[in-house]
Amino acid sequence: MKGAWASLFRGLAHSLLASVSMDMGTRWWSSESFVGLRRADLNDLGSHDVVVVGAPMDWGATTRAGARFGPKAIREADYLEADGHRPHLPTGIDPMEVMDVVDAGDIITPPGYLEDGLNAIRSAIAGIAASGAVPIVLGGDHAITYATAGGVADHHGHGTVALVHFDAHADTAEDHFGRLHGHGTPMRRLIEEGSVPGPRFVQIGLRGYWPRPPVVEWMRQQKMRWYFMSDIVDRGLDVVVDEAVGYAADGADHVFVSVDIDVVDPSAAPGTGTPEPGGLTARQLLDTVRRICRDLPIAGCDLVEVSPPYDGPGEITAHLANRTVLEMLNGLAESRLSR
Ligand SMILES: [Mn+2]
Repeated sequence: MKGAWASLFRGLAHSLLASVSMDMGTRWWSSESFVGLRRADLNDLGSHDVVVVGAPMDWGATTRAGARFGPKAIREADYLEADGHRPHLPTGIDPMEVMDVVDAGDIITPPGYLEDGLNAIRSAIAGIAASGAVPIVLGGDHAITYATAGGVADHHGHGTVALVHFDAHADTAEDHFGRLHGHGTPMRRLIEEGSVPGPRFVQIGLRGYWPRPPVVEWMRQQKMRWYFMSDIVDRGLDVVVDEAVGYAADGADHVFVSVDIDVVDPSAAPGTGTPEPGGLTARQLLDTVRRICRDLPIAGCDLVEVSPPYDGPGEITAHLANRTVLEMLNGLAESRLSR
């Protein structure tokens, strides 16, 4: 197909895509909103403090897919009233009393078309940032972070956003089976395009047997900073996080937090694409995420790699992910109250 026919076809495909709405009910999309938050429309967003949104895409996964069901499972892993309120016992804060928080549903990501999905996510997230809100994105495999952190940087300015990245893996591979995008490459792509430069990266929780030494050498050349699980064991999580916070805050106007649920030990988070034994405890993740969202100028967050088909009994990974989002919200609310 060439010339006019090709552009007619593209136009048609585009308008078909634009006309698909949440209500058509593709079964992996969520019908519920997170904790019963008010719904918002991505195409007519208005002005809010925080927008929760799903990016149900897993065609960047290498082995265990299923993260397309992540947003739905995270929203449903809840046993309290869907009243849009969650007062936090230790702090006494209900983030939804402090901030205007809405759920914009799921971004349309055509199955199998990774780059189309990334483009849709990136423009949606840049739009949320432009509306003045902090996006909290429910993934999706980690490929989406090229679009979520990238979209936030598109709005705030390339080079101005630091990325605090919780993960068992560095996600800095040169390519994904010869392609640019996949769940092992997003951090490399962000650095290469300059939206989030290497010195703005802090990675926490790396372990295991990947990536190979040449990639680690590349990371060193980019002046990325990372903390292995073994650093956390040797030095203590608090010391490591203090250092990471200081590093991320230094000279950055904005911070994006990306949480790959596989940073947590598979005993507490088995439902994930690439489980790696020996990770953080659930408690450590919850407390650390809240603290980072409280102490740094957060411009966006994502929570990725929750794969419900591999989850353990009782949907333990989805429950942990749901509470991790609540700790993000609580940290953001604490930060607002202290200003
Ligand atoms: Mn990852």
